[in-house]
Amino acid sequence: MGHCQFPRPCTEGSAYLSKTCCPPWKDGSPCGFLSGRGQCRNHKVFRPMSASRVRQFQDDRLDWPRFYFDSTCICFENYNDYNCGQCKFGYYGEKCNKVKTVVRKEIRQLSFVERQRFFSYLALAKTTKSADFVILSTGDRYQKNTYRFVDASIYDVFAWIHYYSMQPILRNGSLDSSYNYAHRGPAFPGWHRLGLMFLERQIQLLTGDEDFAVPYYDWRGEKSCSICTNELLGASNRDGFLDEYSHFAYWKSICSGFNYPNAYCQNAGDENQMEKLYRKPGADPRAKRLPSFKDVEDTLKWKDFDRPPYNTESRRSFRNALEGFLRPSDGTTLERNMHNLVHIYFGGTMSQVPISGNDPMFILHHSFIDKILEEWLRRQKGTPEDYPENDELGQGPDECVTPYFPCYRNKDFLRRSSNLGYTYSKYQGL
Ligand code: KOJ
Ligand code: ZN
Repeated sequence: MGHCQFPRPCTEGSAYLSKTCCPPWKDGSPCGFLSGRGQCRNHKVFRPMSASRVRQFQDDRLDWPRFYFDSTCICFENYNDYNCGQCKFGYYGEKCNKVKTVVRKEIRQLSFVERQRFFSYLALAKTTKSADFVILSTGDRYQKNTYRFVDASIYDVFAWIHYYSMQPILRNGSLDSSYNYAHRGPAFPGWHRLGLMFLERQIQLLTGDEDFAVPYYDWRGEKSCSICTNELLGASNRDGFLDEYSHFAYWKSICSGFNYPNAYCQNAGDENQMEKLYRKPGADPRAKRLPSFKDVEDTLKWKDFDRPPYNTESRRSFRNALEGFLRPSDGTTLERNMHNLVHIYFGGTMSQVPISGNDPMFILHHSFIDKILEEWLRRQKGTPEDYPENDELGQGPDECVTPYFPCYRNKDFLRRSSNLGYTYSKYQGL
């Protein structure tokens, strides 16, 4: 499966105009209907937003994916993807009836060959145009006739998804950054879980390596960033740019540079306007340290997945402690810690929410955050029912994770990762 905005065939011609994203599978029928793979269905199956909210907010991502498509594929059995042409996560084979679980490991525990494979796959993903997806670019988000769907590499599609989901939302005429589809609420852990699953699957399809799993970086108690070497994630030079002999020295950040809030990634495709990756580990006075072992243990002790008001001010909330707006030990002091502290610790590209996904450090950091979520789910016997009703836009339990395709519901990621096709080496066989 692949699936995120925007499937290339759904941005072209009559599909786009008729708001129908039900591309044919290889049997020629929409959603592989004639082969029993899926069906094109009207999206009114999802609960619409209240009229008062529709008046208050103006945004193309609201009520995902209704602004773009009324009809999308619903896939049967273990089939999945925008045209039901792939398998659900954790399944493979022509009939998608074989089960697999890939294993994520700590980057320093990879063998030399596994590590080189990881860096080669990333280089390939950064330079291979996505066959399945295009990204949205516009100088004016409020004029649909200015939207351009442009080519991007597989890695850049991943970075773009993160960018797109966190842009501010127009509310009563002004842009409001407190609302966000990927952060600042209960969707945060699951949203990033799906993001990594998406990239992992894209790399498996690209390389034919069905066993590929993203590694993680266990930063607990690190005195400095021990993986910031040229053999691993790259050392920084005096200006913060990655050392010329490191793997990502010549990577540029999509949607970086000239960026204004009423636009979406308006310089997509123009390398000259994009900045190089940079990091200054430990240089920001607000984050001179990485979180400790105790910070992680304290985070895990909060039994409620999330609590009112379900935003950055939630107290005694596992989600808010993990995301890092809360001091994990007392559960009441609002401070930058955990996930947020790590982003700020690295500085540069990693510390800017719109472009942080461009730095592969993001993958390693977020897979460790995901491992902590997995530990919590095991200790607390967490289920989708722990995902609360709430008022954050796009973050309701039954709302679709924005901007993925087809619809994945936010609550569906509160289940053990082995149900989603991967595990962590610690839990192998458990
Ligand atoms: C980058 C991010 C994020 C948080 C920060 C720092 O992607 O989620 O930087 O607050
Ligand atoms: Zn994020």
